[in-house]
Amino acid sequence: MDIAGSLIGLRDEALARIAQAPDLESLDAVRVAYLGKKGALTAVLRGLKDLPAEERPAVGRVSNEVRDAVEAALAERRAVLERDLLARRIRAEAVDVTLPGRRRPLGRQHIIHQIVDEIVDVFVGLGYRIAEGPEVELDYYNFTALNHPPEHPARAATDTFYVKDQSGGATGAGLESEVLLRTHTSPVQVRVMEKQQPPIYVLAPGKVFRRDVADPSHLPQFTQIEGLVVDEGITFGDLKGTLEHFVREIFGPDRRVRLRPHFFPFTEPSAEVDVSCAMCGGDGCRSCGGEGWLEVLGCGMVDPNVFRYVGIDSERYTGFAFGMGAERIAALKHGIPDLRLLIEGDMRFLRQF
Ligand code: 2NM
Repeated sequence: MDIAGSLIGLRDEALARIAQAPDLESLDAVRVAYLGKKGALTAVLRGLKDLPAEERPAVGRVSNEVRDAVEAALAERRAVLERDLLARRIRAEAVDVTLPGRRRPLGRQHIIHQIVDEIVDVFVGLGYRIAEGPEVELDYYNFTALNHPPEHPARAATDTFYVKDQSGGATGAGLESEVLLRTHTSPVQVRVMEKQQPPIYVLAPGKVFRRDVADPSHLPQFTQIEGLVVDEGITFGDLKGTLEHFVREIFGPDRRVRLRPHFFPFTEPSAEVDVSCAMCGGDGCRSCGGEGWLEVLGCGMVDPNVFRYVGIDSERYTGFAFGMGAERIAALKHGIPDLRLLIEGDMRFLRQF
């Protein structure tokens, strides 16, 4: 048989299959079929040694050429297929930078914290320091040192959350060691006055807790902001001027301020502060219940009894204090009809602020 002729036949057959190989896997199958250990060309090359010596050089040359041609065709076809594959992947993974992006909901500060920050900024601007203290308090700091007599109704278990009842019994422990959730942030100010002599200019924002059922104007947990000033020569006029400045900064320059006599255990005299209704300007309308005025905070001159508890000389120093609910201020400022909206976490509501 003519070995050279069958080599040429194998070559043409291999080149045709290489040219038609649709992908790298089939191309490799073609390589194995001809040049692999058991491949058709390999078998012929192996058979060379059995040829008569005079035929070997010629057949050897042809078979080398055939192998080189097949290998070259494989390499060329592989390069083409790899280029196609890369081109297809680039097309498949392409990013269309002209497509509009996906909108991600943007976070924001809760409206309660926004209003706390606004109020804090007003008083920081007047030189006040921010003071903080424990939310779980002793009766002494929450009531006793704030001049609340033992029978004061705010001390009742129906008004205040008691954490641990240590009172009475053989231990003889008094009311003052009872542990409760603070009902205002005044105990923070008692702690400040215990540690620091005047001049004192502090603002105490924080969570407070009262055993109220939530309704449009009450929350069992809310954010109180209390201010305290103690210095030589502080008068009720200083208190009034401070609060007028505060009201105009928060509610706008056109609002008026009115003080009504009131009673608080820790201040004497005491007052409640109203701001003129933004809707009617003080004439009375539905929004202010016909009053023309809306209550915003409580205040007064610090009672000398409080100074005695904390060791401040009430002959030398006088002071004023005030307290407000941040949720109530936010509701008045933004026309929110129900404080419960502020704590329900409904984004349709919260997104407005
Ligand atoms: C209010 C109203 C009036 C107040 C009193 C004190 C302290 F510690 F100096 F005695 N801190 N805050 C106070 C006075 C709070 O909230 C409606």
